[in-house]
Amino acid sequence: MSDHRQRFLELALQADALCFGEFTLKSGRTSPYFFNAGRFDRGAALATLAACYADAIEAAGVDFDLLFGPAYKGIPLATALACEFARRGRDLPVAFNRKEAKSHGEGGSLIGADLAGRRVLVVDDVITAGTAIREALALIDGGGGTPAGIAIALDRQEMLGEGGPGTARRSAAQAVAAEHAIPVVAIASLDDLLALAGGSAALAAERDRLLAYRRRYGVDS
Ligand code: OMP
Repeated sequence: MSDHRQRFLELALQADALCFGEFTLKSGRTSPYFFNAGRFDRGAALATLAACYADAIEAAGVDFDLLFGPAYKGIPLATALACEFARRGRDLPVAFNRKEAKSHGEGGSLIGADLAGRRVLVVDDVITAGTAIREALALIDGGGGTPAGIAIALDRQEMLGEGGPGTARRSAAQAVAAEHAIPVVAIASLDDLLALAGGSAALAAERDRLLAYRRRYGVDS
C-alpha cells in the first residue's frame, strides 16, 4: 500500500473519522462503517490530511489550476489543501460555495477566487451515490469553470442502484468520471481499508462485516 494511503487510514482511525457500527447512509443503505471528515478537527490532523490529498493528487498527475471545496465539508479540505500546495511551492487560487444564496453584500453562492476560465479540482470527503458531487460540478459550470477532476479522501467503492444479474456494478465515482471525462482521485479506498484490517488484530472483527458489505454493495473494480 502506498505511503499516503496507509498514513491517511491510520490518521482517520486515530481521529475517529473512521467509525465502525451500524450507520444509515444518505442513500438509505445500512453500512458497517462510516467516514466522518468532521472529526479532523485539529490543525495537525488537517495538515497531515492535506498532505495525503496532495500526495494522491500529485501521484495521479491531475492537471488543474484552482481548488474548489463544496459546502460544507469540502471547504476546510480545499483550504487546507491550498495551504499544503503553497508550502510545496504552488500558490493556487481556492473557492467554495455557501448553501443559501445571499442577496445582499457580495451576493451569490460562490466565494473566493473567480472560477471563470479555470480548470477546477473539486475537493470533497466521500462519494457514495454522487449527489453532492454532481451539485458541485453544476456550480462550477455555472461559474464558468471547467471541471478538471475530483479529489476525495475515501472511495467507498459502492455500486449505484441495486445491480442485479447481468448488470455491471458501477460506482457513482466511476459514473461521474465517465460522464464528465475527468479523473476521480481518492487517497484510499474500501479495498485499502480491508487490506489494513487484514493485518490488524484490532480490526479483525470489523473485517468480516466490511467484506459482507462489499459483497452486497461493492463494485467489481
Ligand atoms: P453522496 O451525495 O450520496 O455521494 O454522498 C456523499 C455524502 O454522504 C457525504 O458528503 C456525507 O454527507 C455522507 N457520507 C459520509 O460523510 N461518509 C460516509 O462514509 C458515507 C456517507 C453517505 O451518507 O453515503
